Amino acid sequence: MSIRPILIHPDPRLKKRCAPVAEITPEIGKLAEDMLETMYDAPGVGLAAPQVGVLQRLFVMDCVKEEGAEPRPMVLINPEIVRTSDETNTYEEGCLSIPEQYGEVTRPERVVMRWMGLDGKPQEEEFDGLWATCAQHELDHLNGKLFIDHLGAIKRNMITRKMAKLKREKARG
Ligand code: K2U
Ligand code: ZN
Repeated sequence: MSIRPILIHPDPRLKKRCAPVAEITPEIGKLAEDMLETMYDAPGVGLAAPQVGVLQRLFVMDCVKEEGAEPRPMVLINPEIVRTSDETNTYEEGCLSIPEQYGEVTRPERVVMRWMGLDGKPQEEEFDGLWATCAQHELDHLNGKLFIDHLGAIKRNMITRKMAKLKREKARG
């Protein structure tokens, strides 16, 4: 297993629509394993493949937050939302690709998702709470969408300018 570098916004690869996973190869298995290790190390509760520079439709998540509870690492390949609730909730979101920036995002409170597991078997499950927010945040990543795209233009542009400045200063060393 290895920890992979996480792309930081602005980066054109974070704005691209990812391609479906055509075949579940050993490389996809290794990628999923590395993504989980990278997510836990960050730490985060989710991570999408484009965030480690792989423009394919898969993400990982583990939203178990209770101290001492059994973790539940999940790998979702070619995920899609098949149903959403009318009820919504609003969450102060962050993103591992936009460090230390936060904004309120309103999303459906519950989602039913369908995906392919690493074992090649189709899965379907309803998520609520942080799991629902995280799954929708990660699915956005696969469509080249960031949580700041749900914010107003002024806040979005302020965050983008701040991140671009940070990247320039980091590049200068
Ligand atoms: O995709 C990512 O950048 C991972 C996010 C997923 C996420 C964002 C907002 C709301 C839920 C999930 C990271 O996990 S951000 C860090 C974090 C940690 C604990 C709770 C919420 C967010
Ligand atoms: Zn994110």
